[in-house]
Amino acid sequence: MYTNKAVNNWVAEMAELTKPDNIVWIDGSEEERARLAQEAVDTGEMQYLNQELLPGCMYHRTAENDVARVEHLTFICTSKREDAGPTNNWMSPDEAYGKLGALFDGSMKGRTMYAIPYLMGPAASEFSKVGIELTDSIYVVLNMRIMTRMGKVAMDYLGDSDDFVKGLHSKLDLNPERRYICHFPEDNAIWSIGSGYGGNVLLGKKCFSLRIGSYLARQQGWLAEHMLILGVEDPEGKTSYIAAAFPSACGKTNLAMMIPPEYAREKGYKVWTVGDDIAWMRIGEDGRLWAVNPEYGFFGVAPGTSMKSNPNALLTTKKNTIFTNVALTPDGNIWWEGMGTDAPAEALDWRGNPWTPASGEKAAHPNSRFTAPAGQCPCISPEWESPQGVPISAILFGGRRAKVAPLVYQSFDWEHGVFVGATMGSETTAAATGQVGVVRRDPMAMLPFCGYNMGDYFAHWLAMGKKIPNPPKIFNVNWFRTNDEGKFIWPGFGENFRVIKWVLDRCAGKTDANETAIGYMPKPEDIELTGIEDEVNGDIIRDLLSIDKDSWAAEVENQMEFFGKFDRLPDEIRTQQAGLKERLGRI
Ligand code: GTP
Ligand code: SPV
Ligand code: MN
Repeated sequence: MYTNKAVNNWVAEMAELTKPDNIVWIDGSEEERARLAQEAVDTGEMQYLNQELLPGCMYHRTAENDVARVEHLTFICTSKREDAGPTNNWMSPDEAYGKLGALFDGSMKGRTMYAIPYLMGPAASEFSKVGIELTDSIYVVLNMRIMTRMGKVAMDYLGDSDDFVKGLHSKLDLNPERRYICHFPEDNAIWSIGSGYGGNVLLGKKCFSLRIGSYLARQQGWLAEHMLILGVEDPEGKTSYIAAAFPSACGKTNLAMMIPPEYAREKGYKVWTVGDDIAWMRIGEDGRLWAVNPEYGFFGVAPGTSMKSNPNALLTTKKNTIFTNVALTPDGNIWWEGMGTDAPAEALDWRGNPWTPASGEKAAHPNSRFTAPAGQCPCISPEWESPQGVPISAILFGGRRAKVAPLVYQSFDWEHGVFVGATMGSETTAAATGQVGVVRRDPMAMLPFCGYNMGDYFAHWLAMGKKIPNPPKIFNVNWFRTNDEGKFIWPGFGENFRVIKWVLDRCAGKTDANETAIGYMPKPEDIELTGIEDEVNGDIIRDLLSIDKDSWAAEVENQMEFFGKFDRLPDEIRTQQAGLKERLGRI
């Protein structure tokens, strides 16, 4: 037990409710990890993988009905419904505490409660924040150990303060009928019950760093965003940083760890990863926007990760990694679709059923994931734990759009950039339960993660723009345009560097652009195509950079419909929308 009274009192109160057989206080030591790993193996909750091939790695399968975030069961519990806004599910705090309290009552009987202190952000940073997660899942403890700075380090940071996020989690019986993820921003609290899947139960991640985080950020004048952070080092050794918001499973991890194409490597360009999912951003003393990655590991999408698409991610997972819902081979190795190696002749699929390549089913779940320590990434930035973070030159918004959105365009200014972010749309993915592949509006990739009224969130972004003396430039990108056969026409992955280079040239005032109805766009000759000329010929690049008047008109209608739900939409957004409509009318 630690000595912080506020923590101890709250833990005692939660233990009275959930009635565990005993409480284990987590210290974050290696000895503790090994002991809990063995316990999880003994109970069958997890398995060791082949320790020669994958030292320190473990395997886990979730319940079949529990493989992704559940947005329809996720609630923002503010006293007033309007404060949760039109895009969040809302439950009153009284109702939520009542309903979930009844489920938590005795939920840990016969089980151990693990009390996990954790820190979001580097230990040496004054911007970091502490959470305590109480859980009855060893899988959660072992994941939190990778994803956060866990244990004594967090309690040392907290000292005798009572400023911590109170997280309570129980697997209960993993029944979706009894599954709720509730956030109480007014109480700094999160209650999650009935799930064992990452985004629903690793409370430091989406629940704290984004939903509670965004609420705190608005009050305190900063930004909590669903963004990767990467650094691009130029041949002179100067590094510029970019933050990018793409919806779940739309390429953040891949972009954050990208390897530049050969022409750029030969010139001496390098890419460094600061974070792959979340950015906390503040205005620095120098008037720029500075970003910190609050996390300590990557909870990345496994399928599609190969030595070709993302070698840095694959290499990060070679040790001390937890694999969830991938396929398991007879020699204790793992496999997934798109790993770039031949499918094993036989394996157990993510459900635990015998699988062969002839099965006609996916061996790994499309949302199967790896949990890997960020420090193991071959291209981890030397600045990734910098207490002040890194200064951001450009912000990218982007989604998965087969049509409409061009490869890249730049907003006219901050206010227009906020509009560009607010009007993001993307095809849904397997990261959340529900239909996959339908376009939905997903402002700033925060639709599922904004912990308050999204109209107020736009207003906060607009207000931040007025306060940042030297703001980043804002861009929109789309790697996912397809041709009539449904094939991607842009090669993506490392080749995205070519777009990043244009973005940074724009930030440095080194290159001109075409002014269009939607923003500044590259002159086709300004996207470097050395090495991919065959794949991306002149016609394709012109197609990638084209604006189709009719589909944009439909796009604007769809945006208007979405904004129709908002009663707190800032005037600036409407003005921007009118401006876009007017400009489109002129082409
Ligand atoms: P979350 O962890 O859910 O927030 O996702 P993420 O945004 O980090 O997505 P990630 O980088 O894991 O990419 C998800 C999927 O998109 C994978 O299947 C990738 O192979 C695919 N992907 C990523 N980048 C590109 C790209 O540039 N082009 C194409 N075509 N696919 C991509
Ligand atoms: C996402 O869904 O955006 C993720 C994975 O990054 S989860 O932690 O499940 O939210
Ligand atoms: Mn994410």
